[in-house]
Amino acid sequence: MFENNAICKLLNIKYPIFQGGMAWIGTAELASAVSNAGGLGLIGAGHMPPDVLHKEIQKCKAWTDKPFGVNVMLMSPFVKEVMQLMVDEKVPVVTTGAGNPGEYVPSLKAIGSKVIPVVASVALAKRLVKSGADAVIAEGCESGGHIGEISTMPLIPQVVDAVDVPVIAAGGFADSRGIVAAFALGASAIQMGTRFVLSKECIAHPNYKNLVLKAKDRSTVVTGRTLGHPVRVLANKLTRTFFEMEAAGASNEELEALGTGALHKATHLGDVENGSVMIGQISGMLDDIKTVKEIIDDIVNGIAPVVDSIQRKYGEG
Ligand code: TUI
Repeated sequence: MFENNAICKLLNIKYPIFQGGMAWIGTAELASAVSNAGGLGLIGAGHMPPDVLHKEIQKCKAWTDKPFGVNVMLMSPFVKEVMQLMVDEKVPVVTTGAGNPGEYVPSLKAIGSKVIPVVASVALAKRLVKSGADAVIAEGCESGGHIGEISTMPLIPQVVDAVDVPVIAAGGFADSRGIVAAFALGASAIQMGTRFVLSKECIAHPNYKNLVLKAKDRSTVVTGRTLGHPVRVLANKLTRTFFEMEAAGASNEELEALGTGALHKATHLGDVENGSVMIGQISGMLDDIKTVKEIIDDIVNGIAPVVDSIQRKYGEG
C-alpha cells in the first residue's frame, strides 16, 4: 500500500499522514509516536527558545529511527536561530507556518532537508514552489490555531492545479472518509492536528482534552481577524472577553495582550476558561482518546470500505 504515493516516496514514510506541528503539545512524545506508527511526526516549535527545541529534537532522535520533522512558526521571535538549529541538526523535514519561509529555503535544501511550507492561498503556494519547496501543505480555515481565509474544499484543488509538487491537505481531517476525500481533491496526503490532540501520547492537560471531547460542530470561533492574524479556538471565557473588548473599541495592544501566555495556560495548566484552546472544527466529530497507532491504523484500514461505499453509490460496485 502507498508504494506509489508521492509523499511516502519523497519522505520515505509508510503512510501519507502528517501530524500538525502544534505549539506546546506537538512534543517529542507525540512526534516520535506518529513517526513510529508510520506517519510523519512533527515537533511544533511555536515560540520555543532554540535550546529547549534542541532538547526536543534530541529526544525525538532517541525515540524513533524513522523520519520526523519540525514545524517552524515564522512569527516566533527566535525564528532565525531556530532555522540555524534545523541546519545544524540536519532535521529531515521542516514544515513552516504563519508566514513566508522563502528566505530560509536554500540553506535548508543545501543540507538535504525536505522543506514543506504550510500555505493558505494559491499565490503563496506558487511562490514557494518557485523558491524550491519540495511539497506544500494546503491548510483550510477549518483548522485550529492560526488560519487563512479559505476553507479546505475549495483550497485543495486550486493549490493542486497551481503547483507541480505533491500537496498535503490540512484542515478538517480526522478519519478514513477525510483521507479519501483529500485523495479525490488531488492531494497526496493529509495532515491532522485535532485528531492527534485526542491521543494517549499527547501531553495536553486532561482538562484540555476533555473540553475537546465535548466540542460540537459550532463550538469553535475565530478571534483576531481585525488584528490581521485570525486564530480558531474553542469558545470560552477568554474569547467572550476578547469579543467584548473588541466591540468596545479596545486597542490592538490590549487585544494582543489577552493572548500572551494563553496557550500554555490551557495546554499545560489546564485553565481552559481563561486560556486559549486552539482546536479545529472537526473536534465536534471526535469522542474518543486512542493511541497514535490506533488512530493511524484505523484510518488506513478504513480506506477500502470508504472506496467500496463510493463505488456502490456510483453504480460500479
Ligand atoms: O501556523 C499554523 N497554525 C498555528 S501557529 C500557532 S502559534 C500561535 N500562537 C499564538 C497566536 C498565534 C499563533 C498556532 N496555530 N498553521 C499554518 C498556517 N499558516 N495557517 C495559515 C498560515 C499562513 C497564513 C498566511 C501562512 C502564510 C500566510 O501568509 C504569509 C504571506 O506572507 O503571504
